[in-house]
Amino acid sequence: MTILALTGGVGGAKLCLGLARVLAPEEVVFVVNTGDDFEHLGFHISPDVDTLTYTLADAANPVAGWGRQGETWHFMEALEELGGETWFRLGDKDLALHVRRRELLAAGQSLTAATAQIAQGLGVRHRILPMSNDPVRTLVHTADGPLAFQHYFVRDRCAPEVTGFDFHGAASASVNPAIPFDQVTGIVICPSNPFVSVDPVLAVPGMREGVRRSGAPVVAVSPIVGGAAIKGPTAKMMQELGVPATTVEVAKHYAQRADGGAPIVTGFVIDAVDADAEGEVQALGLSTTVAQTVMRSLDDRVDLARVVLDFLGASAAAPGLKA
Ligand code: FO1
Repeated sequence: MTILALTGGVGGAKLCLGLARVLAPEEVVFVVNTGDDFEHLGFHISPDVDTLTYTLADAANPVAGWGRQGETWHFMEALEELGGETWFRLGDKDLALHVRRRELLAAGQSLTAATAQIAQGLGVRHRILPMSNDPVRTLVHTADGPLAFQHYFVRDRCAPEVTGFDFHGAASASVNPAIPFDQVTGIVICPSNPFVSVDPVLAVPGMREGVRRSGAPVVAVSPIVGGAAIKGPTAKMMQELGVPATTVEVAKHYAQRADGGAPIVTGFVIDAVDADAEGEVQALGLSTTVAQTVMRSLDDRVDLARVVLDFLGASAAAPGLKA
């Protein structure tokens, strides 16, 4: 049994931690969005990969969700003095990771290999796979023109009104060849932003095909609860895109037949707050289950992971869902 978990940053990483507590390293593979990556201060920054790595290493800043806990900021202070760019905060320990990744990439290692070495250094035994080793960059289209993702998300604090997204480079990228689609028995789309964290992963050529070829059930956990995103700009983006910020709209987004075939998602996990939306989601052709999807404690993360795995088990048992 191999579970594939597709994730973005902070929100999705919470469920990944729950899955990592329940599943052994050989039972799960974490596939991470790299659309947020960018070149900055001479480093290849890979925020969602690093957020998951720190989260699985129990080293993440528990308040921010990104970066490391127990950081000092001498590098940022010194860079400020020298007139360098400090809007993207790199802690002193985090800086070591970026220096190390730059060395490994410069030595010709793939992003996957570099990620594995860093994860090993931090004591993480679970497999963390970038969605692709090739560059894919999420571009945020706004009323004032396109923005690189981190310029939108961090520098401009998600203030610009979004009109759409592009995943620059996706068309010529290849899906990470290390993803073991033929061994996959269940797929989880973690509660990350559907537009800028999950869609880039699904946009990598070969990803949707691999998911379909696996024949595994695919369950997505709603990142919207009661009309609000737990973390980040999902609800704001939905309103700016002209769709209601509801769990049903997220289900519609995942149920849309992008390549004409059946929806990529077969099941949807709804928060108890939105239980009354279950019928509408089922009408989209998705199976549903209701659970507490807001994860405050480690137990919440583990409980939701168990709900998702049970749901996958149930989904896989249901005839016809293999389509
Ligand atoms: N997010 C911020 O809001 N402000 C930051 O200064 C910041 C720095 C940062 C450094 C390393 C890293 O791995 C992530 C960092 N993030 C920061 C988070 C990051 O922008 C987002 O987590 C993802 O790109 C969106 O999920």
